[in-house]
Amino acid sequence: MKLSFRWYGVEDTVKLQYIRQIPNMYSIVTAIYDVPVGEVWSTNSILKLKEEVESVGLKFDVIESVPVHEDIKLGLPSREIYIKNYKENIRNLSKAGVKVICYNFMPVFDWTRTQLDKVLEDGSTALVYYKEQLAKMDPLKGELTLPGWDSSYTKDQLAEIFAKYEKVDEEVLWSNLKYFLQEIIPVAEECDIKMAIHPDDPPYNIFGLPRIITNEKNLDRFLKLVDNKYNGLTLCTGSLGSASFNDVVHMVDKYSSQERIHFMHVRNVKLLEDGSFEESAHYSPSGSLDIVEIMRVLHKNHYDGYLRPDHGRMIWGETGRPGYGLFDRALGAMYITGIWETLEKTTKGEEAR
Ligand SMILES: [Mn+2]
Repeated sequence: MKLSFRWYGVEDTVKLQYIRQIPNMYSIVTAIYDVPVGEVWSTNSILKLKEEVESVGLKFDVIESVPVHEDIKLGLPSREIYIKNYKENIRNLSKAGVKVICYNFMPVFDWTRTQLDKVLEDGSTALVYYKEQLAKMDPLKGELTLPGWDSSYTKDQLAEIFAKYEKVDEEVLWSNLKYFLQEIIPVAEECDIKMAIHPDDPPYNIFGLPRIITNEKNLDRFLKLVDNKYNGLTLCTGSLGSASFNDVVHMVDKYSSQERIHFMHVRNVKLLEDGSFEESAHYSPSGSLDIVEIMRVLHKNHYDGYLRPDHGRMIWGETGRPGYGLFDRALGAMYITGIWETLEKTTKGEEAR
């Protein structure tokens, strides 16, 4: 397990040096943030970022994300140019020594929450998804204030893109994903970069848009679209775990034993009775997932890929990007490291007996 931490570049209020001070930290997870989706990242900017990260003694191995242009997801003829650019990004990143690229294939919206600063019982704040709040949101009516969404579309553009998706149901999305993978996976293999798709968050359709990277049956189908280890998963426990139909421990066990997980996002969520959920501290009893079991199956399967604590709460008066403060993610990192160290020592003890 290679412990990693997401960093949003020089603008991030969480300094690289602070991340470096978390024991057992190995690698930074970052991206180029000032290039429009679909365009080529310059070799210069990639190398500058690499230098920045390596200057504090951390590795520049994981990119999250290289975003996929909407025209690829829609299967429009213009996808060709964006796929060509995507391949060029894979090649440029491989020249900088990158090992894993995380991406997702969610139409229009990325992860969705209804509130980013819900005050929990202990006074910390967290990201939450309340069905009751979601029911009141309509992207096409009034001003959409979807928390955390950068509103890169005007209202008219959003209506236009929703209209384009009217012809894209789940099966069409599957075939557009397959087309994309058949193009890029051979390039990733040639560059020795593992592609790792992030599950949809939450893992079901919202606002009438299709979502397919959602459950075990679909992950099986995804891995077979191009049955090659370079076509793999970012297994995000919080995203898959925000629906009760997913048995996260089982999925982590299954896909890590198949060596198809290249990147782990470990965080906890608390499922509520009506299907809503709240992000919680990493500690198992704080949420609905058994983080110890998740780490145990990874250890059993000799997982040696990258792993990062995912969203944290805001604690100790910290302010900043919701989910991406330093303090609670650092607590998560240490909790994960403690579990891993225990597993290492107990297994060694058992082997010696
Ligand atoms: Mn995640």
